[in-house]
Amino acid sequence: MEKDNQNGFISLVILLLPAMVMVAVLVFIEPAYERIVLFFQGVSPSISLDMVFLSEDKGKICYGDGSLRPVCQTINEGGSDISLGDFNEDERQDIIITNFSNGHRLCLNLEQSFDCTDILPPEDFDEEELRGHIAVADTNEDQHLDLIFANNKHPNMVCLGDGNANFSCSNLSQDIGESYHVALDDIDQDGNIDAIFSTVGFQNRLCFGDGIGKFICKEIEFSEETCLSYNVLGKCIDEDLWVTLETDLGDINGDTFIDIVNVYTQAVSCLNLEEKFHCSLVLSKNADKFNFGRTNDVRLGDFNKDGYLDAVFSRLPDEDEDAKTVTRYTRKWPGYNKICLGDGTGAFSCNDISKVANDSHGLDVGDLNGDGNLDVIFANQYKPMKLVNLDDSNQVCFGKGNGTFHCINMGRDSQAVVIGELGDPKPPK
Ligand SMILES: [Ca+2]
Ligand SMILES: [Ca+2]
Ligand SMILES: [Ca+2]
Ligand SMILES: [Ca+2]
Repeated sequence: MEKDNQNGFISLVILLLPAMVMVAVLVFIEPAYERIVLFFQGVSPSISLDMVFLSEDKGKICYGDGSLRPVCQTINEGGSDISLGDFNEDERQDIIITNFSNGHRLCLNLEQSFDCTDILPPEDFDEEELRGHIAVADTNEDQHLDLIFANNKHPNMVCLGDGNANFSCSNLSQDIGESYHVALDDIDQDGNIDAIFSTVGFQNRLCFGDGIGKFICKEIEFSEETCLSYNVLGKCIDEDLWVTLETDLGDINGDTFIDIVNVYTQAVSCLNLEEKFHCSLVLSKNADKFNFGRTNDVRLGDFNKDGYLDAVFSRLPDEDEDAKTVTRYTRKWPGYNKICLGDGTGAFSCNDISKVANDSHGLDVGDLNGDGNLDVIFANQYKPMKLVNLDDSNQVCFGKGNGTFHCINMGRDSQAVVIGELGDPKPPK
């Protein structure tokens, strides 16, 4: 009888052995395998910075702990964009969120937890009115961080901070131009922060700061030979209306003037020739050389460490409204994210970052693993039914310092991401 039991136990173990081996592989060997692959790619497989991901109804904070898979905690705040800054000057980074149905939200980092409050009372605004992006800088030079909001169906706003997490907000311009994004830098080199608002359906706005928290906005002037819009074959179809989704600013040709790189249906870079901007299409070396398709976000940084600014672009897949799943058009241009290496003259040469097709929205750039090479995180959105071949995992792409990357998945279904240092608050019990 005892022997039967013993045999039964042994049979059970033999029966369960494949499952146990599978579990062991998943728990121990797969992360180890990933680490080994990264090691042989020349990438340090440890994440030391923190990451905050945002989707429409929730967020996730992933605390870099030196492992490849940081511990993440959910935050019950959703919205369209997210940014970080120390708004109460306690040396901890706080989180600011554009929360389109609930006003803009500030989540103070209390070391152990986050305390979230509305900066603008949600009852004063209609849904979608405030959807847009945030930028953080000291615009009135009082050493306290201020907020600039690109609002979708409301005038853009500047909120001056008092260093104690209180803000006094005013409309930055009267335009209600469906602004989607704002980028800050000193464009006219007068020492004051300026803002470029990316706007769809209206001309983009360039707003010059006066150093006391007010702005004077005007239309951007272009050089005569500039083309502002191209068709899918790269042919100029200039309609004299400069609209973009997102913009990043930096000196791409080394003349100290801040240039513009932006995206909408194309990726375009505009050199700042003091008075006027001269724009040209950012070209790809690949088959889709005339057109990236629908680029969604851009960030500048020197990814191959040659001293010239490069650009990373997130891409949306091309969609055909009539198709149930994936179209030939989508297969042809499946939406690979792009790295475009700058040559210091304002020209770029582009390649795919990875061959995983994503619906990439926001992105952020930083040295996540502290190896001195810039890394990129893409926030990738879930698209039900329509585009079934898309991977909705967010991607962390470790830079190798030569303009190429090795990407791993990190959570899923996000539309914005920011990299920062939030300290080490314990996850909630
Ligand atoms: Ca300030
Ligand atoms: Ca300025
Ligand atoms: Ca470079
Ligand atoms: Ca790195």
